[in-house]
Amino acid sequence: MTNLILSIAIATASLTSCNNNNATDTKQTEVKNDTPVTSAVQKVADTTVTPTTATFPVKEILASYLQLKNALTKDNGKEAATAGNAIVATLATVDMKSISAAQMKSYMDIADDLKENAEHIGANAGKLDHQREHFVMLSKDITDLIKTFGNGGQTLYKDFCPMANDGKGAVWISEMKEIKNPYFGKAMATCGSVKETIQ
Ligand SMILES: [Cu+2]
Repeated sequence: MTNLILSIAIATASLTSCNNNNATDTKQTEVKNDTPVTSAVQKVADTTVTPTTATFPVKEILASYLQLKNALTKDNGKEAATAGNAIVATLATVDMKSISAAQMKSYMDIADDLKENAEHIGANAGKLDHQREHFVMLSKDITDLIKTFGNGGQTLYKDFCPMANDGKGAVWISEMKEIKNPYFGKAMATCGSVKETIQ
């Protein structure tokens, strides 16, 4: 009698441990042992196994870029610097898994340049001219970034000022149809025109 109880106890114990092991394993286990506990464990297992659906922070970068652009339209170098630093900070959080193979090449072309220009703008709060020189290149980078990752779901305008960049002309991206020139600020606020609507 004692032996019988003992072997039942062992059998139960091994069954339990077997269940525990299988539970974290595969979906087949779930089909065989469809108890609430197994499904709960299965859910946890699924979230760890499923590849992370990381999203590229194009919205965050665009938000900081537009803040930077608007700061320059108001001749506010300090706010421009803050927004420049925000771009650098966001770039540092980019999860490479959020970038597809097709996007990777252009991202690699953009990333370093974007970071460098944003850094210089961030480090030159007192030098609007210098910030605007970098803003010429930063705006090109942002234009390329939009081509690669989209506009983050908001309608944007690609504007052009023929007088900026020492008369060579320069583009900027804006969230408004109205022209507010970031290269000249209050001195020449309405210089430029919309070249493209990005929807
Ligand atoms: Cu610089």
